[in-house]
Amino acid sequence: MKIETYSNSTLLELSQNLHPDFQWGAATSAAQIEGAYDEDGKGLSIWDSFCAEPGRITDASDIRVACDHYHRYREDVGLMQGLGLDAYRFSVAWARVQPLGRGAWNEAGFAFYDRLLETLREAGIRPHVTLYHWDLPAALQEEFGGWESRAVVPLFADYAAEVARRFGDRVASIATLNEPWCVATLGYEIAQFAPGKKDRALAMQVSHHLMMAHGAAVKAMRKVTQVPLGVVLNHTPAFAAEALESDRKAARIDDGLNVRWYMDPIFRGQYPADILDHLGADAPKVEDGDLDLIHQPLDFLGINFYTRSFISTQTPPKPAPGKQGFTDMGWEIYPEALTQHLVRLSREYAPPPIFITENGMANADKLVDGRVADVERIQYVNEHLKALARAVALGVDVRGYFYWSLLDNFEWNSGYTKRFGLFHVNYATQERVAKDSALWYRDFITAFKSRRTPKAG
Ligand code: IFM
Repeated sequence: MKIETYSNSTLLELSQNLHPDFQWGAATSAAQIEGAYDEDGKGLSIWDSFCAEPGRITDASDIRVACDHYHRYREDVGLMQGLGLDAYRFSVAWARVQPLGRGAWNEAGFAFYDRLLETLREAGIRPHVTLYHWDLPAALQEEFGGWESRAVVPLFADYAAEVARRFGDRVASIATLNEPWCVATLGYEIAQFAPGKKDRALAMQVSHHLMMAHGAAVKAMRKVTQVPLGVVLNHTPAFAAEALESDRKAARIDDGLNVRWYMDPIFRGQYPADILDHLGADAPKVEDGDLDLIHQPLDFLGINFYTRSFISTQTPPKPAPGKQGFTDMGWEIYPEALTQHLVRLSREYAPPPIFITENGMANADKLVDGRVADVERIQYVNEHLKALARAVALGVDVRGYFYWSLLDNFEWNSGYTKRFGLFHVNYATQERVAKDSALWYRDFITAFKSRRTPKAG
């Protein structure tokens, strides 16, 4: 079936402006798709423990089987190949390759990623690896309190160096962390994610340790690999709801906590002063040398973009207008924020090349007669690609776009109730069905490649 709802103007803008080596991809993470939670020597992660706590996951599900990708990776790489993807972003489960998070390596765990990398190589798909996508080995949580402790920083660096030593020459990039804001804020301040704590001071200390772990990992990996290294941050740009001083100030704080709290130490070696003031006694304890460690030169910056924050200080708060609708997560669709935000990042931070490492939507998809007519998702992606093209035309150096996600999967505390995938997954049979958006993305990539004007020389 050919679906030609993409706009020719988007294609034209993209094919004229994008970098010659621009990569089209899709992303996943280990805990969300692999399953095989204790197979071949794998250790448990904090998400296994979190799922076991009653009331934590909307549908009381867990990650023991998930999409069974551990056993179906060949089929899944075949799906990527069918879409014509250039690149695939996935994460390594730390506890699969080092069950206790320190000490012995699990060769059977590394062998799985060896097989995956070989299958991707045969399919001509470039692997982009993330080292930490939220699945801390449970043993480190039990022993040290996980990211609450500085002790985890060197352990993460050891793990990173081992992955880089083994796989560095076979992957296109390695990112240290995925979305440290989520780990710290959702995991430690509002208890939505593992390990489910509610303590802002702890959350900020965790964010500091995560960034130290990022810096230490980059330093350790540089010694063993030449592969491009970076970090993946989730940015949700804040907009004041109304032209009120209170909304404007609150939006600035929201931006500080989500964007600048991570960008400033990583790219400037300092925390934003207004946010330190705002946090007061909840600001993290920072020791001499910590900020130098965090401030490592990077080869790329991964940005995960889904929506914006609409900040209102009124009671009740003014709701986001949602002129382009809301996703099944309740997130406002607001693609123009992507253009503005990328331009801002590039002006304020002069970052290394950017990858959109995640962008996508959860949708109330229905599989009817073997088809998922997810026109909303097609529109979402089309609009975000337009926004991306505008940012590139304004001079932002973007090198790739990864749709989140390749497959419907375990959406953390929402369990299997939210579907983000290009492929519908029937969790009872593990059957994958290409949604209309997958076919659209395939046709879009093909059309993009055929229109691309060959560069002289
Ligand atoms: O599913 C998550 C992913 O693990 C991290 N970024 C956001 C996605 C959608 O919520």
